[in-house]
Amino acid sequence: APATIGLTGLATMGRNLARNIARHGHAIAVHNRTTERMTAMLEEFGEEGDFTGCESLEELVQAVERPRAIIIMVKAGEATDAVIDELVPLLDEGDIVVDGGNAHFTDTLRRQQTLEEHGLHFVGMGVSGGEEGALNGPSIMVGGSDHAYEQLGPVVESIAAVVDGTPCCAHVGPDGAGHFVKMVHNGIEYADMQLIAESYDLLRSVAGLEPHAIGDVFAQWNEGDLESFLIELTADVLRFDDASGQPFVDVVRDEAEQKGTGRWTVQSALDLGVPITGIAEATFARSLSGHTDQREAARKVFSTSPDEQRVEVDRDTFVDQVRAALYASKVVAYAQGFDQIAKGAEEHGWDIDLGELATIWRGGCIIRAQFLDRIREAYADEPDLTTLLTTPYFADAVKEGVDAWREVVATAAAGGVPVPAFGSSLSYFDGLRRERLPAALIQALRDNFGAHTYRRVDRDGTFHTQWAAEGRPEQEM
Ligand code: 2AM
Repeated sequence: APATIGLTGLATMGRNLARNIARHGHAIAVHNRTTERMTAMLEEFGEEGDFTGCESLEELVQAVERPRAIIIMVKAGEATDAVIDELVPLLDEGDIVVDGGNAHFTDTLRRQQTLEEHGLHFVGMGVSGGEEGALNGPSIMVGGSDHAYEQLGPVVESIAAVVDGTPCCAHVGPDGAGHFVKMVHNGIEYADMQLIAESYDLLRSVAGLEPHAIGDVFAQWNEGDLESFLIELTADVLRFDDASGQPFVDVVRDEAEQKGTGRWTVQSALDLGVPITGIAEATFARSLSGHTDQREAARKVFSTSPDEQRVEVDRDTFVDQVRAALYASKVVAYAQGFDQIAKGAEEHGWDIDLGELATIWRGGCIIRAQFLDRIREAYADEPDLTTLLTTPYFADAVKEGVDAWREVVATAAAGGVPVPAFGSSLSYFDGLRRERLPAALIQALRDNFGAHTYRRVDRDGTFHTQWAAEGRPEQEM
């Protein structure tokens, strides 16, 4: 019998996704450019389900029932285009090409256009949760036509993670919507990890706790409203010792790498004009860590002995303050990420259900957390809310934590501990709630040096002041 679905690209993610699909009873045809990868996979896992091994894309296309759905799981970028170019002439009208890689959403928009011209459907499918998620249940964000989702939906919903009986899979919107949302999701993951890293640094450098003890603190935090996959994982990692006997975290070089989705998120946010300071600072913090020459130069000139900059804190109080700062900063980072998705949706004409996103991120993906249930509830109460920050639950949490948050940021500054994400989140919060911002001065300067005009507090209209003229009269523009 023909296969229900086809998949090409059997590196770890593709292989695991194919096995997940097969394990859920769907007959799947599999292919890889280098045939050995395909044969090796079938040798090892062929018993897990109904696989058809294909040695060429022609064979793959022939093996799948029509209208066909073919998932591409190759490296994002040129490789994806190469496979699409090869695949398109082999397909028939109405077939569906699914890109399950980490594509940039603008590439997905472009590919969707091209395939539509060929009478084909193109789906950009964001798959979150890494290798483990791909095999055992990822969070899946699908962008594509309703028609394409009708066919693809049952398969992908069956392989997704499940939370409270709901599959972590959604038809987010058309064309690039799935990959856009996946991108911001990754950006939020950057912010989450940076906030965790800053918390660890403070507990170690200011509170003087050792990695194991900090691991215990995180394990304790994981019992409360911070409960999440990443907090739990942090507890495990901090309590793990390297074979050399040292704490694992101490043998790892302190240069964070990135594959680019954080950078894409920030680039998109700049285009959309959405201040996602948490994600941006997290991305820049990774980049700072990699500038080893500059770090060495700065250390030589500016280093102080730890004693010189020691700040005294009450350990238990401080641990609790850091927890509050982490929670408040996390609320800010998520509020910003959801703002970006709302703005992106508006810009591209996508009707994205933000509450549904929070729902499908509760399982399968790296940012899965109890917290997302609160976000889901906030959008259920108020689908068009202005900012997550002011919804009752989060507003209360922030009000409760704000003193501790300030204390932590002030202590970090006094102790010379970098807290870009904590600090910028607090500034964002203060910026939003401030009665008057110094933006007024910026507008005045712009009007002076560049005649950029300004608006007034006391009447409507656009004005320019004749700065050089006698009496400096203003002119309505
Ligand atoms: P390979 O096993 O033949 O290298 C991750 O690199 C996956 O993408 C692998 O399955 C790899 O196939 C595939 N891949 C990378 N570049 C490709 C290309 N230009 N065409 C087809 N598959 C490609």
